[in-house]
Amino acid sequence: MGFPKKHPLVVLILVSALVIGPIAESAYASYRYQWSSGPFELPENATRLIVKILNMSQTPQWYQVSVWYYDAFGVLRYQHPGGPLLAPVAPNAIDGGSWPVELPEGRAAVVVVKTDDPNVLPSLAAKDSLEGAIAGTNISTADFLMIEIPQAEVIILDNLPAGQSGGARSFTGTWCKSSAAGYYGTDSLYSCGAGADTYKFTPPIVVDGDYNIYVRWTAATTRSTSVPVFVRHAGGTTQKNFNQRLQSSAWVLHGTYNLLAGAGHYVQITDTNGQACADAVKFEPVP
Ligand SMILES: [Ca+2]
Repeated sequence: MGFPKKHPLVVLILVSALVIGPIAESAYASYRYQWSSGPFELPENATRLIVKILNMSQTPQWYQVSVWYYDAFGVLRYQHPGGPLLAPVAPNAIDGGSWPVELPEGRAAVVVVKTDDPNVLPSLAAKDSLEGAIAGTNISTADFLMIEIPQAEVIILDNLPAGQSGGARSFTGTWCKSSAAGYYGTDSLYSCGAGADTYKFTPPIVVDGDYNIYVRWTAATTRSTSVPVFVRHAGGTTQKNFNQRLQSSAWVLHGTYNLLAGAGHYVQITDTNGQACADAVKFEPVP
């Protein structure tokens, strides 16, 4: 079959890295534990795998099932098995359910179960429904790999020195160092170009979820009283205008937005209504 042979442990490590990395797979940021099993290899010409969860040692509040497989180019792909993403478990249930998964012919799959309960210890079984043969048998809990998922953390992005960009901060036009007091970090910037000036903060989100987004500036009598600040998030773009002659040196709430890992969501300050200040932004995960 076309599946590149790899040691199962290597497969599990690859899956782990991907799950922790920028996978916009789940809006449920509260999961912390996951178990992986496989690879379950499909017989030649078979395209359907039945994934089943059974013999959970403890009933979790919820769990989430996902399946990974290698495509024809050897790249790991994510596939949702068609069941509910968020599956509540009936009281005292030890069998979590089963779902069919459609895969390219003859591929092998790795099944991942996530939950917020470290004591669940599920077993996984997978079966090829066409052949009626067990493609993977029950796996003992000793074969499962448990990983603690990083929790979302507060991210603060400070402005870079005037004229510099990089590391999640970029700008258009010209931004000069402000002499106003009360800045965050080492200084703050104000727009000083002849045309439109924008300053953008793009946070390195690694955990999908809702975040309170705060904007900070230094006040001055030369600032605009209506500075447009745009937030790009999972639901679109939201603009709010702030009076930057007031609320100096404070974390001012823009709003609460859903941010996804790897999506390039950002905060952008603009000076279309007059002089604007860029000092710092803060992204605070909502528990
Ligand atoms: Ca600053």
